[in-house]
Amino acid sequence: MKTPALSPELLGLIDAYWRAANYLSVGQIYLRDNPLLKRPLVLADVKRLLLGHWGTTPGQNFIYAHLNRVIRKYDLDMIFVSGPGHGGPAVVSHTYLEGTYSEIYPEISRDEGGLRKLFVQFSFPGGIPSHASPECPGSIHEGGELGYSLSHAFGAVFDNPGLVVACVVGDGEAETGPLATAWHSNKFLDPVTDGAVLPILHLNGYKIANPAVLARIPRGELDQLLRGYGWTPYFVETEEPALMHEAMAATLDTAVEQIRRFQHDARVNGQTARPPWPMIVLASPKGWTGPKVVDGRQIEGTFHACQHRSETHLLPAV
Ligand SMILES: Cc1ncc(C[n+]2csc(CCOP(=O)(O)OP(=O)(O)O)c2C)c(N)n1
Ligand SMILES: [Mg+2]
Repeated sequence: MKTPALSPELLGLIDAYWRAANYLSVGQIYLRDNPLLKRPLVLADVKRLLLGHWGTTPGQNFIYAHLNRVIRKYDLDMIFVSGPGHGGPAVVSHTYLEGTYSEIYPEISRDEGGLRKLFVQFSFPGGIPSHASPECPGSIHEGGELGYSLSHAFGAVFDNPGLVVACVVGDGEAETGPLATAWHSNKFLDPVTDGAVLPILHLNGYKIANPAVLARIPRGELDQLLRGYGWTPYFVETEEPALMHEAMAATLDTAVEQIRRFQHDARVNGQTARPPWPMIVLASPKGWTGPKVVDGRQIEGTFHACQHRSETHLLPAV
């Protein structure tokens, strides 16, 4: 039997980190008080106008947590490109967990008071945007307009042979013209003088609340499409979070090792043929880790899970 990529201890740590990032993200979207839920939640604790999406966020948190492991394991020089930029709460959560957020903004301290400020400021007048934005420590490009993540990822690795860019692409974002054509950027990549891009297509089934084409075509057809673009796709798909962790960890190991092998073949052995670079397709339900059913209505895996604006009108004034 194959040795698991994750020991039980590491699996527990990654899962705890993921859950912490998810909690911080959901707190930013919804809460203006009671950040540690020390008392029962009341309506006045919830923001009156919600302007962030839960859609891509648990997936981005999952990916980020797992990338941290491979960065350490393989000592990678890596940057993260967040395609569905409205996953803003995710990148803010991670910089807060890592400590950088409080370093740059001491008032957003790592205690209950700081946490309250972190939650209130998100998508709030005088606060920070709901997209990944320049205010976020380490951020180098504003999110918001979908479609350019892969182009930016390739731009970052051209003439930068030591860099690997992990680029999350939303299944809705993938329907934009710029993204649809950017898959072909691998034709312009020189494995000797350039770094590598690892696209991670996040198949959560929806663009905001509407079905996404790449999630609705049969998996075999998607596999062929991506191979036709010159990639080797690896699918990470299972509903059980514990199994997802192992699947993602093992797939990331495979992808990173393949990237290194292709670079070694080109740089040391002089192979000139274009390698079929690896990419990952992460399939997870929309609203992943949130409530599955609310008031008898299915939420997880449906368009209800995105937190779109019309739902906020259901909130009575407080
Ligand atoms: C060019 C462009 N068109 C439309 C939008 C509005 N918009 C914001 S999020 C979104 C859906 C993106 O879908 P996906 O990439 O699947 O992310 P998810 O909704 O699953 O989080 C759209 C259409 C945008 N930000 N940019
Ligand atoms: Mg989507």
